[in-house]
Amino acid sequence: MKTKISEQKQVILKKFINSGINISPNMLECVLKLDNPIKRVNILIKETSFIPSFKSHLTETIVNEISNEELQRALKRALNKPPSLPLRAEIQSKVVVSQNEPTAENFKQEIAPMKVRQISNPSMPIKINQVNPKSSSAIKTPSKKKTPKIHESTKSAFAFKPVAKDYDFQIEIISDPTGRLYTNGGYDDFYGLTLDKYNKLRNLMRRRPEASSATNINNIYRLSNSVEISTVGLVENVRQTKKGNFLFTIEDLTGKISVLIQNNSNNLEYTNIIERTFNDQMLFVKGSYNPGEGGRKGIIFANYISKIDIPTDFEPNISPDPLSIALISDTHIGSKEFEEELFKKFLKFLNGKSSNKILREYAGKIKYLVINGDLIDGIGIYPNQKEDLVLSDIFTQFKRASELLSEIPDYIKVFYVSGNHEPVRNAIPRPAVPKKYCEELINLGIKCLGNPSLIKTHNVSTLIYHGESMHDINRLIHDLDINKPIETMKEFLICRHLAPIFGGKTQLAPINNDLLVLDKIPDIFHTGHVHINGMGKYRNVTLANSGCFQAQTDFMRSFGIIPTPGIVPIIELDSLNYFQLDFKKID
Ligand code: D5M
Ligand code: FE
Ligand code: ZN
Repeated sequence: MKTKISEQKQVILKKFINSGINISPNMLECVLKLDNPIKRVNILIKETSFIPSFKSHLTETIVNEISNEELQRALKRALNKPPSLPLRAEIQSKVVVSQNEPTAENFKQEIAPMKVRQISNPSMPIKINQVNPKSSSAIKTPSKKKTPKIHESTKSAFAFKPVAKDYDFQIEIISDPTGRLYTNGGYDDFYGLTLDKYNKLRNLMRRRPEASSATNINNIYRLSNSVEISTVGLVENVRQTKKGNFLFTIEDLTGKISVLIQNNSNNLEYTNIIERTFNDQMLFVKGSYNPGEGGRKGIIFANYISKIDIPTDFEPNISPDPLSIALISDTHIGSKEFEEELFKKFLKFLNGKSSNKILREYAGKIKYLVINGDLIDGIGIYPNQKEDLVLSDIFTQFKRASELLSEIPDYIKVFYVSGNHEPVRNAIPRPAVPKKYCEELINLGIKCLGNPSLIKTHNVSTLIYHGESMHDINRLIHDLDINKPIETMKEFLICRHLAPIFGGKTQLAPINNDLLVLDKIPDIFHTGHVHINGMGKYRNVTLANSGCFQAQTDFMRSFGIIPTPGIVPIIELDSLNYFQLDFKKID
């Protein structure tokens, strides 16, 4: 029995030492008195890492700060003191604003303090002081780490040993429109664009098993009897009849036909789809064809409708390595509303200078950072913008941006996609910012990309699209608005196009290759532009809108937009678990 206790004591002591925690003999006895002390010690280490006042000495005062009620009670019993102190769950909710949809299961987890997203390996936090075992293929990146300049080092008991530094970059640019945007400048290019869109979307639709037997529209017109048929095509002119049924036309390369779908309880699923459908989306329609009589054209009475969508069994790729990607956008450097202090807090976090151990652990895993457009405020982008600028020329704005971004540790690869404030043409697809503006960024190793771009980092693909067309979609779908960017993003995936509306506010470039069709399903889909953050999942695709680092401008006020600056989505590439850090609430 005695040996068992002393063995346990050693294991426990080792765990504390490995975690950089000092414990007095008295406290150690107290921990040993707990049921299952080894398991409890893991919880204790994790719990204490959330306590801002914890300076690596486990004391009675610290015990009072523990949020896990059961553990706190047990420790107090061991210390012979009555349990009476408040819970500290607030500490966690202060830092992490949202995670993978919380489930009852999450909250039941003994180990996971309330509101902290689950870590796949519960023992991970105690490894924070240890160098992560390198995978055999991983080669250490050259160590040319800069000294962080903007923040004094917090007197942390823990050295920052970022796991991400132990891995080489694994990057593939799957698609980038830069250099592929040639146009002849004529109307023919728009025709070519529409034709290409049609062909690509039709091919995607025909991969749905139900759509493989779809008939061309001219063949349907040849039928003289009422018969069951199916077809695919681009939708036009969706409207509701006096009786509330939905009527629209669908067009392929051979013709155009009217379709009616009755608004009754049998068709609820399909009327929901059609209520969210607008011109130029690809639809599959099945129903009974009714040949016209007396010179009237035939019509399809639909009993089934679908969009291309993402297969329900879509399995995203994950990274074999424990790394993360952080997503930001819309910093608007140069604007007087740029939230520089918040942005510096983010940089401080990336440099492992957070006082919270879990935050340092999160930071240490970040291997990739995406800046999804509007890095700088630009000039002449909106009326009276001059009044909002503190840096009124684009070169000074980029210079300031380089100064700030030079603080990012160089084992993190940064991708920078052009938004509508960058000095490139407004129509999408949009090329990368030319070198003449951002040479300093390029010299920092930042990869400039066009909008939209698809990248692969450590096996996981991320679609980066600034999000210009989100307003157009929100206007046309009754239950969408700027405050719910994730819902809008789902619509892009469902129709498999990033700017499905032609003739809206979004300017589309006349090129004969439609680069906005989502022919590849991304594992992560990232937008910005609306300045309102959000995260979610759709059929296993991880969705994030990265909000902004800019406070409300008069221009936004005129639209009634209330931005959410300083909230950064982070996605773990090895699990696709996600969370957001709110730098307004982090010191
Ligand atoms: O966009 C700044 C904010 O203004 C952001 O919340 C989107 C919104 N915005 C931009 N353009 C439009 C249009 N056309 N309609 C409605 N709201 C809009 P930024 O791209 O940073 O200037
Ligand atoms: Fe913006
Ligand atoms: Zn924008």
